[in-house]
Amino acid sequence: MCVDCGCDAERHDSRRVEVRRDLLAANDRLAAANRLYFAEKAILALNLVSSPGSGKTSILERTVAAFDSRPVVVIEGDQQTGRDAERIKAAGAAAVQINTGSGCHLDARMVAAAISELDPPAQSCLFIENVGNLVCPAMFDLGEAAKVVIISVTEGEDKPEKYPYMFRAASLCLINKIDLLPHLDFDLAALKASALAVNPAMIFIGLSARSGEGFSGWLEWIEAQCPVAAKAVRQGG
Ligand SMILES: Nc1nc2c(ncn2[C@@H]2O[C@H](COP(=O)(O)OP(=O)(O)OP(=O)(O)O)[C@@H](O)[C@H]2O)c(=O)[nH]1
Ligand SMILES: [Mg+2]
Repeated sequence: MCVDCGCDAERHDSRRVEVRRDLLAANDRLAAANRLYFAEKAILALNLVSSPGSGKTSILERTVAAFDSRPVVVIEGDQQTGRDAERIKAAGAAAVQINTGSGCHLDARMVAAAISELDPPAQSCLFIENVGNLVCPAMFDLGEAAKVVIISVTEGEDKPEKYPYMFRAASLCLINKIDLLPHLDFDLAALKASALAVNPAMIFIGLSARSGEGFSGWLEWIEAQCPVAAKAVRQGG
């Protein structure tokens, strides 16, 4: 069993299933408190999830530099090192690093602790970069308005059907590293079909954190989510 979150508990005994249910219920209560906090301060919180190395921090570095309609703050999640938070600070935004040790995901309690350290201003945009992992972060609500899943064009078109929980939980799919497309035989249409098979409401934006191509669509999408963040709380999630 994955000791940290019990993500494969169903394959084991019923006691483990019970422990996992309690764990997720406790997390959901804390996530609801985070969501209420975000609503009261009109903060848009987005949870960025992907496999390691797909470009989450690179996208955030460019986003921090380009998104000027609201203050931007970042929570960085990695098992070890403070490297990603340092990159974000160098790009110009306040950032807090969470190290999960052996843990495979961020949870709502960790995010609450980081929020009290960051104290994000009202009407800011809070990006949470989750631990690079396409499995466990799908199950843990952090109180965010939306999960954004990032896949880079070097990862293969079939990932959504192989990791359906993550692609089902996300509202937006950023397809990163499109500057590499001329060098690959990656099939964009096949990737979209794979994602739509598990989540028919999925929205896609292709971009490159390297060249900046596609960023205008991403920045517009963020802007359009701002009122949704406030509405999500009134509707209870
Ligand atoms: N060619 C190309 N390379 C990119 C792009 N975005 C990121 N990279 C490279 O991909 C590698 C990983 O980028 P990161 O931003 O660290 O990825 P990450 O998802 O934050 O990684 P973890 O935090 O370790 O999960 C780095 O070498 C980046 O320079 C892109 O759009 N095009
Ligand atoms: Mg990173």
